[in-house]
Amino acid sequence: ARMVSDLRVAVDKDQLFLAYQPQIDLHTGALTGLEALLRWRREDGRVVAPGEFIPVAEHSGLIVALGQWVLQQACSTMRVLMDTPGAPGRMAVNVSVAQLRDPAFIHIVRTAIARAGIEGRRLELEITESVALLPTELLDSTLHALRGDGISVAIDDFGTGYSSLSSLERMPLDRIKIDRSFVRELDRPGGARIAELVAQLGHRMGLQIVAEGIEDERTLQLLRAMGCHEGQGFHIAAPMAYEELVGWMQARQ
Ligand code: G
Ligand code: G
Ligand code: MN
Ligand code: NA
Repeated sequence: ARMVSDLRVAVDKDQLFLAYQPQIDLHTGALTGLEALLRWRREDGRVVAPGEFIPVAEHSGLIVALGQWVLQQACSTMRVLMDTPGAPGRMAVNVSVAQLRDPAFIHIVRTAIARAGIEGRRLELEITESVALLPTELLDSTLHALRGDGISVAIDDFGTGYSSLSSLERMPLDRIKIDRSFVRELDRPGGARIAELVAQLGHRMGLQIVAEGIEDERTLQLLRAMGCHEGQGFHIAAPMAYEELVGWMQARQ
């Protein structure tokens, strides 16, 4: 309960910020996208990771307001970055089921894009398998409307949840993200199987494949050989605050 009220003031007190993790083309090394990851710097200076407070925000309904802030912030950062040499093509934002359930969600997304002055294709929404809990018509109509604006949709943490293959098949998607728990297994004997199966499934479905949690060069090469298009992870870059990201981009030019 204490956390909910702290979190409520966090927005007004400017305690939230986004960290951005680069996604690169595994074949060319080019920066293709960024994933925006929410952080909370508490009064005492401690930075709290989303794993600790997103569930609380989801439970209390606060996620809708937080998620709106994230969308606005991510879109306006994208707008600023577009004038920078070597800028990425898109910004990916994580979206909770509770946000998709909100009847105002499409409007919130469109407003964030319009206010920032970016094109829809600059934004990607990362959803998780738990969206399978939503009424099919709601999910379909929401994703179709947003994709009609050029916004892309990625399924995150794929293979870790409970959705069926048939619900995946039905969803209008652009990208599939291989969860880092499967990527981590790559260097163990027989450990490549699930990552490879997810990549094959993605290929069959005509989706772009992004691997996350790449922590070394060998893993990157294995994923590239499996036909993964893009990747992110500590080996490439950790999530960075805006100023650090700009320095990182400059250093790569
Ligand atoms: O950055 P970190 O590894 O701590 O992120 C942990 C989890 O929190 C990730 O799985 C990510 O999907 C989720 N997350 C990060 N930022 C956001 C956000 O803005 N909204 C939602 N709904 N989830 C987020
Ligand atoms: O669930 P989601 O994929 O949205 O979560 C992204 C989270 O993964 C972020 O919190 C980020 O800090 C973390 N992360 C990013 N790269 C790596 C990595 O190479 N290894 C590990 N263990 N975590 C990572
Ligand atoms: Mn994600
Ligand atoms: Na993930």
